[in-house]
Amino acid sequence: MLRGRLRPATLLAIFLSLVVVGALGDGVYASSTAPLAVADHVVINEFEQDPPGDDRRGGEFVELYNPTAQPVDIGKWIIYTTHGDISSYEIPAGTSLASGGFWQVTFTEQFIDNTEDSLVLLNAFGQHVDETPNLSDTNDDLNSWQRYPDGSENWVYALPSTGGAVNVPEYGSPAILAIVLVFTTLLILRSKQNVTQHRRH
Ligand SMILES: [Ca+2]
Ligand SMILES: [Ca+2]
Ligand SMILES: [Ca+2]
Repeated sequence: MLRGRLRPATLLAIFLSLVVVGALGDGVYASSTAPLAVADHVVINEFEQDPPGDDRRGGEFVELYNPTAQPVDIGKWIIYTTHGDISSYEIPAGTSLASGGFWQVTFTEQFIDNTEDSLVLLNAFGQHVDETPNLSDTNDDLNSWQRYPDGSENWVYALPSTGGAVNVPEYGSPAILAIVLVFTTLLILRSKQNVTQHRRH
């Protein structure tokens, strides 16, 4: 009897899981569901160009990520912007970025334009290492532009900003979310069933 009653619940859970997975596929992985390649060099991994409040008072930040298997000396590397008021920042000498590590600089004044700005990363020899697309954020919010997964070519405008840490953990794995949804649905339906049985007794 229990199995018979759960059959519609199972179907419902599977259906909802497929909906969730489909939605995540559209929203997080952009146009491709294939695994996204991760860069083989240090990248600009996240940036916040319009944090809450007056940007001239600080709060904007840029995050670098080292997806390689080796630590990288990023001392005297340059980050600069390309739109409107051009800003430039030199990373302090002696700064090392561990394999798989994140590094963040938070600016004390306006650095990045809020509309159509991009960031370029040069190494200590002035060689081009990485750059971002032209992106905008005029929402004065905690969302930032982030590569997801870290080091990939897929940029998402996501909450929360995670300067210095792995990007967009709130999305999690679609497969894990689907499993959680299945169990949650089954638990809800089963508890309703138990209530019904209890009333009958
Ligand atoms: Ca702002
Ligand atoms: Ca923002
Ligand atoms: Ca981050």
